[in-house]
Amino acid sequence: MPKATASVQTLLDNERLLTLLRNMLVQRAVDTRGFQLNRQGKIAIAMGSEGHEAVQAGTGLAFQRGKDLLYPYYRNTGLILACGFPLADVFRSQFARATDRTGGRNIINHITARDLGIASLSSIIASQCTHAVGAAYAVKLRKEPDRAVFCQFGDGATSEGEWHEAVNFAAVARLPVIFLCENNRWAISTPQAKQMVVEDVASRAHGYGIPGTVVDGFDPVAVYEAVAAARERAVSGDGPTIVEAKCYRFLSHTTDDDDRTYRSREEVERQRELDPVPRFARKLIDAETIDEAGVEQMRREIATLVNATTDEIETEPGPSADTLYGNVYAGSHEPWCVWETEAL
Ligand SMILES: Cc1ncc(C[n+]2csc(CCOP(=O)(O)OP(=O)(O)O)c2C)c(N)n1
Ligand SMILES: [Mg+2]
Repeated sequence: MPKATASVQTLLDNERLLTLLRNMLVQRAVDTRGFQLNRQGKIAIAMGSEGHEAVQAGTGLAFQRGKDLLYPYYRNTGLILACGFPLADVFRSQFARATDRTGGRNIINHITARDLGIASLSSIIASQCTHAVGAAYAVKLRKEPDRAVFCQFGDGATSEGEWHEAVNFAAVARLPVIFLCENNRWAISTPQAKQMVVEDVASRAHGYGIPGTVVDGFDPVAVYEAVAAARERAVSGDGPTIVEAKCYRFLSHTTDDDDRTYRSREEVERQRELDPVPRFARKLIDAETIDEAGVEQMRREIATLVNATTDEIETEPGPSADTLYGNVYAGSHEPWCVWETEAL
């Protein structure tokens, strides 16, 4: 396989560098479409991940499909796509269609894909961390070779007791898990400085006796290398690592949030100058991995695909009313019906 040209300092071949770029462009296109669909009144809410593209493309490249397990959080659209989740299913979730993997009955972006090793997620911040550690414990007890568990979360999640319990247990039991903090500096309206007094989430790793790495979350190659190294540690039996990818949330927390009420436009614009998507495209153009026309063609193909997919999913039916109480309890247990009967 061809090696990367010298000016992109990595051992990644051109094919994988272009995969990173493509994933980043897809993530950006899906975000843009989600916000548009919400403004058109077609979907209830959108959760953008602009600014997280490099983190998620890099992490997705390190994820070994068919082996690893992913415990994502709600801002991981790009990552789940990079791990093989179908684009159409992202929009089935956004449109809450009956064809959605949760029958159109879960909050947007709360996807599930057992076949791909992607666990269901809860909105309860940091709850996925204890789930991920439980899965990693099972991997270790069953002596499953070459399988790591990827646990994703934001900076705000590290204030939860559950996060600390998860990291401590994983450290004590030397579990094959990678804790990946997508530090976008904000937890809705709470800035990092009001969340913690340390500069780096990764520095907390020392308190648990495990390694912590800080990486430029606007550089997909740096993220890939840090996560791949953490994965290597995990599958070698050396235990967990905290990888902290410094990025930024360019958009509001969700379409229901107005970030102008708590942060300045100047701050957002300053961060925009570091936008990882054009920055990485430029890097690959300078290295002659792709040319301007190639990037433009990729961008157009992705826009066409995203538009065609949303047009198609929009025509699919929503869930019928009689599925409203389905999948709440296992089997046919319907406590509300018992209550109604008793009331009668
Ligand atoms: C236990 C809990 N507390 C509060 C919330 C409300 N909440 C939803 S998202 C969020 C911010 C989380 O920020 P962070 O972990 O930094 O992730 P980001 O959204 O910035 O990617 C909060 C406080 C929640 N869902 N669960
Ligand atoms: Mg955050």
